[in-house]
Amino acid sequence: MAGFADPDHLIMSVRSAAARAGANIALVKYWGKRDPALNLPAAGSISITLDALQTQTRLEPDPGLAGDLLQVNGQDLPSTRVSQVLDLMRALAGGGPHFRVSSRNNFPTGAGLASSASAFAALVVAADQALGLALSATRLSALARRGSGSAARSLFGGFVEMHPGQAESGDDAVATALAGSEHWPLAVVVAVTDPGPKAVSSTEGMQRTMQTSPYYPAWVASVEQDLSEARAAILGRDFQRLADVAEHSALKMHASALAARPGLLYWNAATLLCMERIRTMRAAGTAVFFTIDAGPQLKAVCLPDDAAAVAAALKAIDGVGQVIVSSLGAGAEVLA
Ligand code: 2P0
Repeated sequence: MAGFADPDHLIMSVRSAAARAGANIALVKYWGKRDPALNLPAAGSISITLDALQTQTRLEPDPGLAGDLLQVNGQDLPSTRVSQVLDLMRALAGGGPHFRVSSRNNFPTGAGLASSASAFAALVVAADQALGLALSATRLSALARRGSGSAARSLFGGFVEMHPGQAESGDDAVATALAGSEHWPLAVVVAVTDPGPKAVSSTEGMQRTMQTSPYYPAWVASVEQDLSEARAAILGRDFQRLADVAEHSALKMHASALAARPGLLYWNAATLLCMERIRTMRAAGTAVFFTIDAGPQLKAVCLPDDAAAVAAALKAIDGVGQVIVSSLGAGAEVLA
């Protein structure tokens, strides 16, 4: 044990590691923080983890580096937020080298498709393995949250609930598994209406909403009721009830953002056409609802048997490019 605190020993024992994580889509939205520094959410949220939208991240330790290096889809990017999370994990390990971090998304990055969620979930799982920490998924969820609030949810598969917690440290602001994907195998159809990066990041959009929207306090006060309805709908596999609360949560989140100054308008014309189409299909008897995040893409949630028809209907809309169909997926995991 004498050599355990020896920095050379620590560096020698750190290895390369890789992990994968799926993006997640919130059905009860997270929009606002109780502590921006620790990235603690103001309220809870409920999400589903997707199978088809994945990030794979590889970490290579390199004791010769003066700082962590980050590549996303082969492009060099600033590593500030990644390094902040890695610093927390190196501290837990009693030290450790810098890493070459290379991350790949199989879907458009930074366009409201939750790429930061899958990215930080994959990062903490890979770093846990590289540093030999063997932390629980709950502790990894708290670490992923420091990178991106929604990332805390991608540690788990299926249906997931994020808890705002009460502790000042944020240790209880973690996600937990609500039900596995086998409990209710829903399908998600993502209609990409603009593959480019969004104009206002979620972090900035939330900040502006918190500071200037008169509807923000009402939004936060109403989330608890939505969470209990969504929880009951999921556990009872009540599609109509889930559709009702999920569309309500998405539209209410956007209403609070629209009322910020200047107003945050994440939709484009195709987003609105998609919303109308989904509502028309539901009125005609298809079990389907929509949700929209901080970008113009529309996500339709439906039963697997209807996914092809929903995808075809969205694909036919003017302004819709790629359409991605996904089932629910597993939580983040180490890759061999
Ligand atoms: C969600 N979104 O619940 C909500 C709905 C976007 C709209 O979580 O500031 O990138 O890094 O914690 O996690 C996106 O926000 O924000 C998000 P930060 P994050 O999925």
